This record gives sequence, structure tokens and C-alpha cells, in this order.
Amino acid sequence: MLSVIIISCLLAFASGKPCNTDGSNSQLHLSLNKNLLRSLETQQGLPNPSVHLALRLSNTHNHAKEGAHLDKLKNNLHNDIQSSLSNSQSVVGLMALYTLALKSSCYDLNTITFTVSEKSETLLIHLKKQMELEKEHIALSHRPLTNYYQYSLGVLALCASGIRVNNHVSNKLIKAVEHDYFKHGESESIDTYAMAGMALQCVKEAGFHGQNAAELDTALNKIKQKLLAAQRSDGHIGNEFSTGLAVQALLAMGSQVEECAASMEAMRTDARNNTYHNPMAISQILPALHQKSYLTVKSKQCQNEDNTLVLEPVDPVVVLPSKTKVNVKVKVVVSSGATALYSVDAPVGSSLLEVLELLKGANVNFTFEKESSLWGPFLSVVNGEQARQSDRRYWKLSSDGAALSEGVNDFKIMTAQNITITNTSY
Ligand code: B12
Repeated sequence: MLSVIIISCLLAFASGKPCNTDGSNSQLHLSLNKNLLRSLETQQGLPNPSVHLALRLSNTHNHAKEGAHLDKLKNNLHNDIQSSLSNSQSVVGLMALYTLALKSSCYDLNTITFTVSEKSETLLIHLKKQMELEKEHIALSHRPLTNYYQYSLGVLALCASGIRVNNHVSNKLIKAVEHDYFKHGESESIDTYAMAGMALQCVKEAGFHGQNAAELDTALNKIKQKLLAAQRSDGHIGNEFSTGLAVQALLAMGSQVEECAASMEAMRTDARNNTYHNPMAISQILPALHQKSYLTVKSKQCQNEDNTLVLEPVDPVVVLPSKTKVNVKVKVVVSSGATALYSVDAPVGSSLLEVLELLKGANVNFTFEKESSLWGPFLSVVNGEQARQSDRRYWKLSSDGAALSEGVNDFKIMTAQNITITNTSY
């Protein structure tokens, strides 16, 4: 038996596939694929272009459901982007994801238009203009209007759609790599290095960067080294949620699948432990598990696709609040440094959002507001004080001194703890 396993591993290795003796990996990937498809039915708010992209990069498909979702993107998401453009808000990341989602469905991008000041222009022209505004903002203040993750998404979406990326635009990304500008709060943003890696690899392969080829290569090498250096002993690159994008980037930049085997296994272990319950998280890891990257959208063909992905009906699960309660202390630190302390007993398994709602209803002078995003509710206002992207501030979440790796809706309270919510600049 052992020799059969070893031989099948060697064969898998030789064919470039990670060792998989019993097909359990494919079963796991299929179940993630189904969870992602199922998320289309329960999703609230805007249709998610990142989820669409991941479904389209999968090996198995449900054409009816993917087609219906594409229609929703073209209506609801389109209208949302249109109103942001009309209000001069920068939406480069969302536009880029919309572009990649349409491209992954082989949709003719030239038929998608937006109207601003009574002038109708295509999505790609608008994206190009948005990138120019971002670039000018970097030239003035060393920061994009949004962030370098979205700036990279913009470069990738234009490049993968066959649009020549202005050298000045890609140079700004190269310089940002050179100067270590990619931060997430106080730490390095592995997600941003990964997205920049895919974007610059696309630029390199398209031959758009004639004059500065050496600088482009230096930046790509640096990104690769950053990603490899961020690999932990358990295989994760950065954390559980950046590993998918990091593996995508390494594959796009020419790493062999076997070199990423430990990171892929780490993600599979996370998936078995139900770490990836947020559809956004699945959408970033699933392409990597399928050994694909967002860059593969560039050459995506949609003929002769599989159409076998079916969803079995699932019994609705009603989760009753636990009778056991734990004490949660919540400390709020506003921008002046003043603090306020609250305490509440919450059922075990409550989300942090539910805990904050309990506090809000308890008449203890605690209030909060949230904004919706692709990752779910983002805490934006606490006790009347706003922490805004335009002021480079956010409400940072920590538990017992350690920064949370999930947001208010996903983080579950299992034990008594001290939560700190700090108005932080970045
Ligand atoms: C940039 C960024 C930030 C910036 C956003 C502002 C800015 N400069 O634009 C800042 C530094 C404020 C930030 C904060 C946080 N972030 Co953040 N962020 C990102 C990053 C790198 C890119 C997001 C983006 O622009 N997406 C593209 C656009 C098109 O999508 P979008 O949904 O419209 O983008 C908005 C939201 O994503 C929102 N946002 C950013 N982070 C988070 C986190 C959560 C949980 C939510 C609900 C929303 C949200 O800000 C974006 C810009 O407006 C992602 C990386 C990734 N893999 O996605 C991490 C990422 C989403 N963040 C993460 C986390 C954990 C946080 C924090 C909870 C950290 C903390 N301990 O406080 C806080 C959010 C707290 C809160 N107030 O609710 C995790 C989420 C993992 C998860 N399972 O939920 C990610 C995946 C990074 C990682 N690998 O760990 N983030």
C-alpha cells in the first residue's frame, strides 16, 4: 500500500500536481466552490465581483447561476459605480474587480459604458482616467487616493484587458515596491505585495515597459522575496487571509506548484477548520487552490466549459444563542487619546458586532455605525467619532492586545476577553 502511495505521489509531482492520494483535495476544492456558488443566494447588498471572478476561474461551473450573477453585476454593481463616478468618488478597486469579473465571463468590455457630465465612455476609458487621478495623487502626496492594493488591481485589470498601461502609472507602483510603501495598519501588507506582483508580471509579459525593464525586474524580484520571507513555518504567507493571494502571485510570477505546496496545504487545513466562511475569503483562496491566478483572466477562453456544478438543497440551520455567557470588556480609545470602558455579558459564540449591538442597546452612552464593503460591515463611527479613509484613519480592532484578523461580523467571542477599539492613523 505504502509503495502505491509513494508512486502516485511521485507521478503527481512529475506532472506538476501537488501530492493527492485519495482525491480528498478535489473534494475539498469542490465543496469550497459550492459554498461560493451558494453565497450568491444569501449575499446581501451589492453583487460581489470578486466572488464572480473566483467562480469563473474554477474548474466546475453552473452556467445558469453564473450567468444570472453576471446580469446582476451589470445592473446593480454597474449602477453603484455609475453613481460613485457621478459624485467624483474614487472607485478604482471596484471598477477593476468589475472589469476582471466581466473579462472572466468573456464579456465584451467595449459594450460597457458609464456617463459622466453627459459624456458616455467605456469602462476601460474610465478605469484609465481613474488611474491617472490616482497617479497624480501619488505624485503629490506619495499615496494613492484609495490604496496601493486598489492601485495594483487597476493596473492588473487594464493590463489583463489588453490596454497599454501608461509607464508613469506602472512606475509609481515600482517605486512603491522599492520604498516599502505597502502597509496594512502598522504591518506590511502581504495582500498588496501579492496584487502588485500580479499587476507588474502582467505589465512585464505584455512588453509594455520597454525603457524601465531592469527596474521592473528588480521590483518583481523584491516582491517574490517579500512573499517568500513572509512564509511562516506552518505554510501561511502573511496570515490565513493573505496566503491565497500570495500563492496566486507566486504562481503568476513563475513559481512551480510544488514550491507552493506547503501554503496550499495550510489553506486546505484552514478550510477544513471553517476559517473561510466569508465568501470574500473563499474568492481569494480558491483560484490559488485551482493553481490559477487573476492574471490567467487575460487568456481566459469560455468555450467547452464544464457545466456540472449543482447545489444540493441544504436544511436551514437555526443557531440558537448559547445560554452560557462570557464577559466582554470593550475599551474605546478616541483620537484625542481619551478612553471609555464598557462591560457586557454576551452569549458564547456571539459576533463582535452582536456584542457592540448589545452595548448600544444598554443605554451606556455607547454608539457605533458601520459601512458595507465586500468583506462585510466595516466599523466607521464609534461614539460619534468617524475614522475615515480620507483622513487616513480607521477604527483598529484588538483583543487582549492582539490585532484581530477578522472584522466585527466574522470575529466570534468564545471566551471572556478585553476588546479594544482604537481610532488609529495610518
Ligand atoms: C486597504 C485595507 C485596509 C485599510 C482600508 C482603508 C484604505 N486604506 O483604503 C485599513 C487599514 C483601514 C484596513 C482596516 C482593517 N482591515 Co483591512 N485590508 C485592506 C486590504 C489590503 C485591501 C482592501 C481593498 O481596498 N479592497 C479592494 C476594494 C475594491 O474592496 P472593498 O471591499 O470595497 O474595500 C474596502 C473594504 O475592504 C474595507 N476594508 C478593509 N479592510 C477591511 C476589513 C474588514 C473585516 C472589513 C469588513 C472591511 C475592510 O476597506 C476597503 C477600502 O474602502 C485588504 C486585503 C484583501 N485581501 O482584501 C485587507 C483586509 C480586508 N483587512 C483585513 C482586516 C483584518 C482589517 C481590520 C479588521 C484590522 C484590524 N485589526 O483592525 C481593519 C478593519 C476594522 C474595522 N474598522 O472594521 C483582513 C480581513 C480578513 C477577514 N477575514 O476579515 C484583510 C483581508 C487583510 C488580511 N490578509 O488580513 N484594511
